[in-house]
Amino acid sequence: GLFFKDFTTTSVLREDTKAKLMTLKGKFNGKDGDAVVLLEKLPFDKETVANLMSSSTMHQTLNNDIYSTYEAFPPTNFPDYKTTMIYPATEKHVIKYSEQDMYVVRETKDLYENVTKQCLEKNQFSIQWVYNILEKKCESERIVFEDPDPVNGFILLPDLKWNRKDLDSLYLVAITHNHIKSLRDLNKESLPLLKNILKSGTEAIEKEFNIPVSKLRIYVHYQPSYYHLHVHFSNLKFDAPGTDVLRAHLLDSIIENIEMDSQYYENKTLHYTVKENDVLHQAYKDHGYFK
Ligand code: M7G
Repeated sequence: GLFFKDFTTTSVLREDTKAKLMTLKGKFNGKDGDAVVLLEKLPFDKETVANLMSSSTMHQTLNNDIYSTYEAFPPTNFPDYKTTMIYPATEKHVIKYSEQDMYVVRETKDLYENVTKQCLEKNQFSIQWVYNILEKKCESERIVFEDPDPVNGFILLPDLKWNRKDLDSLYLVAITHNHIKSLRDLNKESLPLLKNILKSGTEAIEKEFNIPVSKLRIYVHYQPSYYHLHVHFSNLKFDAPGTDVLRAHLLDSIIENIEMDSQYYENKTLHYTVKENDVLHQAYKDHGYFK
């Protein structure tokens, strides 16, 4: 097993004081290979916040007239932060979690065929975790909804980013049984699948968490990190990463676009960002795109 006490930080990859998170690169004593660790402070829990204050040790740090500030030391049974560990981490993971300059790519149909596709065939994150979910080898006890149909079915379950407690930051992901790579591969044959995800996914969330469709953001990433089709469902109240115009495509709009034109995503010019050190950035650079 891995023990955090054996972890040594080699560098800080990214720091966000507003989101209260930090990503680190490091090593485990006696183990080869890098690890990437994400640390994120947990939000306050409405139910336990009063209890948290009354049982914390408080050190006063300022006292002026009616104003005072404190450093709070919570009791040991209160979780303080959430950690995500990736080990062994590839260079691609290190890049994904590093602070870096970004560039916009305007991917035409031709650039997709000649640059993106070839690059992605060679350099991708492993999607073993996706297969583990589809084959019920991991996370099966967390499944919120499943339609087992191999063509139009999917599994809906909590995203890695969600602590599964705080409904305001609810974040689920629908993973398709069908092996479709990305938005680019969607056409009218995918419509029953997409409509099924939209309808059954939102119904399941309403039933399980009492959150209506009008409070959900339902979208697909392009480019995704993992090339096995999945749909993100996040609470509107949660400022989820990757919801800007250069990454998120609303599922409802995707369905409508394909209904108007089956080849819409085959032909459409799509914009997205690439990180400076990412292989896709390098591929576009080599192609002369950034001149
Ligand atoms: P993406 O658009 O391919 O990449 O989405 P992103 O991570 O850059 O957004 C993949 C989604 O799957 C993300 O929202 C991840 O947080 C989530 N995810 C990734 N992994 C490795 C896991 C996992 O092992 N389990 C679960 N439940 N979700 C994951």
